[in-house]
Amino acid sequence: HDNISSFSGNASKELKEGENLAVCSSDSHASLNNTPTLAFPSISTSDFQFNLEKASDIIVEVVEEYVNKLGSARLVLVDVSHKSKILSLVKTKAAQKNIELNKFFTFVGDITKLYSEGGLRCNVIANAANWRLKPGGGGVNAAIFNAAGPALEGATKEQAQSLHPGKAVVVPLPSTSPLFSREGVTHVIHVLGPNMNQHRPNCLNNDYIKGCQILHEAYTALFEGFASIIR
Ligand code: AR6
Repeated sequence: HDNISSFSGNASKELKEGENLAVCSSDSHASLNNTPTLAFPSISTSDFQFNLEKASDIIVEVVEEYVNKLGSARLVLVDVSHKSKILSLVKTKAAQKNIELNKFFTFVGDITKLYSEGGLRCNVIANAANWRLKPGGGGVNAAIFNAAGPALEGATKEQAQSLHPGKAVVVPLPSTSPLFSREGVTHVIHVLGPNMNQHRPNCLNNDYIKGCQILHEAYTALFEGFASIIR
């Protein structure tokens, strides 16, 4: 009963087989609705301009390390477009490593509407944040802060004022947030990845030795944060 789900009706027709493999995500699979699930965007690969090949290697490497440590919990890499290069790279590399599809898969959709528009229950979502942990700025950060409403800003401030590259902070989402009530998201984990964009703070000027270390550290911090929630 693999479930090919898509967010926009016409887009689903263009879906190649297996492109959006949200395994057992539909409402009828009641037991899986309670399966702890972390949805995360590809950290640093858009506004922060991190190399996609290198990022995909790191995602698959850290996912492989964590899938078994996390028991029955699931990890889902999300991006907005069916043409997402990072999703296809990661999907190919994860398949080569035989990572179980019920523990890790990719999904096309808006990370703030995974349940309401995609039927995919994710109790935790990750954010590719900025160092000030501020709303706005575009990308997934703006989308999450907008969708979550002011409750997320307040709850974030209670946990941290800023973030170093490679670090993550777990924020329990107040039940007043629409992301909580509509999407079933109980926690947001802010992650700050390495930055290769000269117009953003802490630019690494193409130092991929450091960059890869920091991205590896960022995913490790993210999955550790998720583990701490479901423990
Ligand atoms: N749902 C799912 N994925 C998304 C969404 C969404 N609504 N929006 C974007 N993505 P980016 P970064 C994907 O640029 O490179 C911000 O301004 C996107 O296609 O959001 O880490 C912050 O304030 C890409 O695959 O994050 C920081 O300053 C991924 O999310 C800076 O950008 C990450 O893209 C962080 O840059």
